[in-house]
Amino acid sequence: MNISFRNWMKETQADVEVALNQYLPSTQTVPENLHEAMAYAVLDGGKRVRPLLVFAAGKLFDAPQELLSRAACAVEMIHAYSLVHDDMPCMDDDALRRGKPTVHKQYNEATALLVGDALQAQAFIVLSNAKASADRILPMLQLLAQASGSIGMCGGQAIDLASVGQALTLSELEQMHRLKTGALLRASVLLGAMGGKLLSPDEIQALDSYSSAIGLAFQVVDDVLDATADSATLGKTAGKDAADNKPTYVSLLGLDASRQLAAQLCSDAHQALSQFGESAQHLHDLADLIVQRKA
Ligand code: GRG
Repeated sequence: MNISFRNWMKETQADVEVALNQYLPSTQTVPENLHEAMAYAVLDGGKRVRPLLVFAAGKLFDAPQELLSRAACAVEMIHAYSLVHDDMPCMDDDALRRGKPTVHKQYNEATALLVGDALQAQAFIVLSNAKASADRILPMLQLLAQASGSIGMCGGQAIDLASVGQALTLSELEQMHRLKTGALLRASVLLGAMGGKLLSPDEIQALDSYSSAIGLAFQVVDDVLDATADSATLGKTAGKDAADNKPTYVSLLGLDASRQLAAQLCSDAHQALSQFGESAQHLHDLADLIVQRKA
């Protein structure tokens, strides 16, 4: 990882932490316990991949900082809500997330349910309050809603829950992940870009190809890490996919072929950026980060 990318990433992650804090309801506001649990779920943890994608794509299209900051925080709030709900006993039933007890363990199940619900609503409050015209914000809100809902992340999660113990084909597995993980990663890239100057059809196509490649790569790597890393490194329970009898890239292709697929997808992502030249360097480096990450 080159130094300038590392510095940009650290600075952006720090800025996102400050902005998230600012855009969450105050923990002094009633109901304090719910607001405290929302902050617990969102702050001080996570790689902030989605906000980094928002800022990297926004830079390419000269989007204003305030709009990017709100879009980045909105998408991270949706992501945090999905993790809180995913960890609940009715779904993945996990005790560890981002190196801390999951929200339903730290608080209780009802609180975890409400934290997710309230974070989803907060995401839309944050983005809709941006200082930008309704013409610009409305399509961004629609994109985020679509990526989060039943034809996006929630739909993917539904397919995931139904596929436990099932033998999925590679294309069925891909379809599930395009929705469950890919939709929000794609939305992150497009939200950043939409915050800036008008996109040409060619540019939208290129960003779509890039998002599609990193979305799948993210999941392939997630499956490899689940099978090879330990819980302390991951900050969540390792080896859960096999224990839960879930179809994964590793169970379908094996470890070596999964790693090769991730490398191929990373190269596809780089290729998709070729028309943007040097100004897409952060998006290029983020594809590397997604594939080379250790947690
Ligand atoms: C409950 C509606 C609903 C959806 C849940 C995202 C998701 C859908 C479930 C998470 C389960 C999971 C482990 C998915 C694999 C990919 C993924 C999203 C991993 C976690 O994202 P990271 O690695 O997490 O970006 P951090 O903590 O770094 O933000």
